[in-house]
Amino acid sequence: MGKDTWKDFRLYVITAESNHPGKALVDVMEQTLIGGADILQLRNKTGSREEVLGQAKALRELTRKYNVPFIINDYPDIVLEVDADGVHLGQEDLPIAEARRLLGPEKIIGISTHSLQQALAAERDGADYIGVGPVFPTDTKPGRAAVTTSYVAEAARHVTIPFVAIGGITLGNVDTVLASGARRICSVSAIVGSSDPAATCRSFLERIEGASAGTLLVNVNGREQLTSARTIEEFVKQLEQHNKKLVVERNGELVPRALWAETELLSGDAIELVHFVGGG
Ligand code: TZP
Ligand code: MG
Repeated sequence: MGKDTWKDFRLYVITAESNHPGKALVDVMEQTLIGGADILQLRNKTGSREEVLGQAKALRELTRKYNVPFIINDYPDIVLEVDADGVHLGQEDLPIAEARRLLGPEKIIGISTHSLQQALAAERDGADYIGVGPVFPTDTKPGRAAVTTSYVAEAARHVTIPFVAIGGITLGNVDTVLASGARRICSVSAIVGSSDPAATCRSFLERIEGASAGTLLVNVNGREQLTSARTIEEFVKQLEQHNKKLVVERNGELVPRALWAETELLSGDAIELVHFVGGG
């Protein structure tokens, strides 16, 4: 795997054995890979270290076969022992700097966040990706208040490292999450607890791809507008405003013309287009 190609993931699946009684962990996770899951996490909050180590070894072998990154929740030592690709931390776990010191510069470090403030702190501290959630209340993480899609929209606007929306996401509500600007989705019980995890993954991926290829809803000078443009540059071209003297603001900030091509447009963006005349 190239150094940064893991960042292109779209569907992140986490283990949850209690959701598939009678089915073996590795078989269920293999089904998710067959269905196109492109990053896996081992999360076992109740088992002994020995049990987690055994599962980690098995899932490392499986994810190698499918060339998919493998993340372990909570055990940086097991990450090193089985040569997993990274660790996933919670807000109460060891600090990112400490995990980095243990794991070195190459391993992926992800962290769960529940507010924009935590997201920006994670970014500053050197996290490689963040979880944004729980978007909806979920039995997989009981007792944790839902952050709602408004935090997803904030993350889409302000977070520059990859973020993955998580928590209570199902095929019934994933479109709302995507419409809020998420392009990476994590779903646990809806996938591993389904009767056909491969088919469920395929359906999730269709929705994610549909959102990525489809239209965005932006607000232009106070009016909602749908667009297929992906950048400010494309957007301005589509409006045939390209050769006009134009100042563009995105979410209250001036976007210099030199940055139009690299400034991504996201659903929910507020764009102000101001024409100016003359000069001289
Ligand atoms: N972190 C935030 S929500 C969550 C975790 C691990 C659980 C997500 O599980 P589900 O079953 O997709 O709601
Ligand atoms: Mg933890």
